[in-house]
Order: sequence, then structure tokens, then C-alpha cells
Amino acid sequence: MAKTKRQIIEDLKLIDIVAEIIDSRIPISSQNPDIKEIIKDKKRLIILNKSDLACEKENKKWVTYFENNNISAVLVDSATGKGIKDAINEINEIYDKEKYEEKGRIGKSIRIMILGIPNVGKSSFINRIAKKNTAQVGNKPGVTRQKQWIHVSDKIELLDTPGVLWPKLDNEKIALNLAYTGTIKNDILSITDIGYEFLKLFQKRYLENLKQRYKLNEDEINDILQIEEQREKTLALMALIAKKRGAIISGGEIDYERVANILLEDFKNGKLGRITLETVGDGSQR
Ligand SMILES: Nc1nc2c(ncn2[C@@H]2O[C@H](COP(=O)(O)OP(=O)(O)OP(=O)(O)O)[C@@H](O)[C@H]2O)c(=O)[nH]1
Ligand SMILES: [Mg+2]
Repeated sequence: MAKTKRQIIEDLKLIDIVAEIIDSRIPISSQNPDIKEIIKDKKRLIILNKSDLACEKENKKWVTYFENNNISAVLVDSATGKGIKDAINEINEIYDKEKYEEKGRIGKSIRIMILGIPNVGKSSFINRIAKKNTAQVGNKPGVTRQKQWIHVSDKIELLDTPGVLWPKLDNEKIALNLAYTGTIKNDILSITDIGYEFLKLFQKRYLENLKQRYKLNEDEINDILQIEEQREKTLALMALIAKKRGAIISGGEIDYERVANILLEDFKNGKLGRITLETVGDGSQR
């Protein structure tokens, strides 16, 4: 990772704006903790990617949150290309401000670099933003080290390789969030435990989604909601979902591993609805 970081810092010399791609479902956990130190005073644009999988109301709140912290942010869905135009507009906007401050940059294109932790959609974003102008890839003369630049518009060029940074894994809550979204494999906890932790968190805010997805009826769910002890309650809910889905081992025992897999797969594929796991003001922002 130290080598990658050095490479990024070296590449940054050529860059005007850093676009940091994050996952809209977990906007804090999917940031790189060292980003500020790495990019220093470079202009930064936050791309809240996978916005199609996150709750619309929360998406808007996160944009406001970043803007209140003087960081431009746009909602993007790189799977369909929604929001790509907004990202381009925002890049022009950031640059225009800069242009007046800095002489000699007028007429030159804006150079962008994509940064982000694994699996947030860096490549998808690059493909989307580049496709607009039939991705002209070529060597740019006058750059010491040969770099591939992708022509985005008359004004914007993109470094073809994204900088892959590492998330903050020493915090258990963050590591779990990244395991739920499938960003990292969690080697410490079993799938069953990850599924359990997910359900514990999920049922607090998205009980309706569970009811809908697994066709849980009111009587069944009300009995479970009466249970005071958190662990017991979550396990009862897990067992109920297992029954609905036939995650039963011969002999009638609950197959907890299988139900954990069902829950996590359904979440990853958006089958549980549009979900935001980290909300503004829930204490995830340090
Ligand atoms: N629904 C949805 N899926 C997305 C979006 N962006 C990317 N994906 C999916 O997320 C997964 C990871 O996307 P990539 O573009 O490969 O992510 P990356 O950041 O380049 O990943 P690495 O190169 O492994 O670090 C793929 O399955 C994509 O199809 C999005 O905006 N919405
Ligand atoms: Mg990639």
C-alpha cells in the first residue's frame, strides 16, 4: 500500500481535481482515512456512487452534509450513467472558480484523477464518464512519465488508472459496513455472524422492508418485537426468515449460515430496497 500511495502522490502532480468515489450506502465507511493528507490542498469532488442502491432522502442529506463541509458532492449511478452529467458540470464549476484565481491555466484542459477504496465503482465511473465522447485514449505529449489520458470533453481529461486506496479497517463498525456492502472480506467474523450483525442493525430502521421481502405477517413479527433482549430478538427474526425461505437443516434445525447468506445477498442486490446504512447525524461522522 505504501508503494501505491507514493504512486498516487506522484500522479497528483499532474492533476487539478481529485474525484473521490464513495459508496452512497456507507458514505463515511467507504472513505479513505488518509485522503486529506494525500491530496493536500487539491480540489476535491465527492462522487456518491451507487446512489441507486441508497435511500433517496438520505442521499440528499449526504450531499448537503458534504457541501456544509465545503466539499462538492454529486449523486451518481454508474450502472446506468445517471448523474454523470452533474459530475461533469460540477467539475467545470470547481475549475471555473479556480481558473480566475490561477493565471496561465486558461485554455488548458482540466485534469481529473479518480481515487477510492476497492469496489466502490471507480472503473464503472471512468467508463461512464469517458463513453460520452467515445473514449479517446492516447498518450499526451509533454508529460515526463507517459500517462494515458482519457478525453472526456473539450475541457476535461481523465487519468486512465484510478488510485486504489485502503479503507479504515481497524474500526469494527466500519469493517462490518464494508463487509455488508461486499467491499472487503471480513476474515475475523463468520458469514453467520456478519449476517446476524447486519440484521441487528437493519431491523431497527428497515423492518418494513424485511416484512415485505420475506412476507412476514403481523402476528409473527409482533411476537418477536415483544422480545426485549437484543440478541434473542435478532436470532428469533433470523429464524423466522429462515423458515420463510426454507433455510432448514434436516431435522428441523435453523440453517443460520444459509439465512445469513440470503440476507447479505439480498442486500447487495438491492432486493431489500434502497438502503442507507450510515445516516447523517448517526454518529458515524467523526
Ligand atoms: N447498482 C450499482 N452498481 C454499481 C455502480 N457502480 C458500480 N457498480 C457495481 O459495483 C461493482 C464494482 O464496480 P467497479 O467499477 O469494478 O469498482 P472498482 O472501484 O473499479 O473496483 P476495484 O477495481 O476492484 O477496486 C460492479 O459489480 C459494478 O457493476 C452503481 O452506481 N450502481
Ligand atoms: Mg476497478
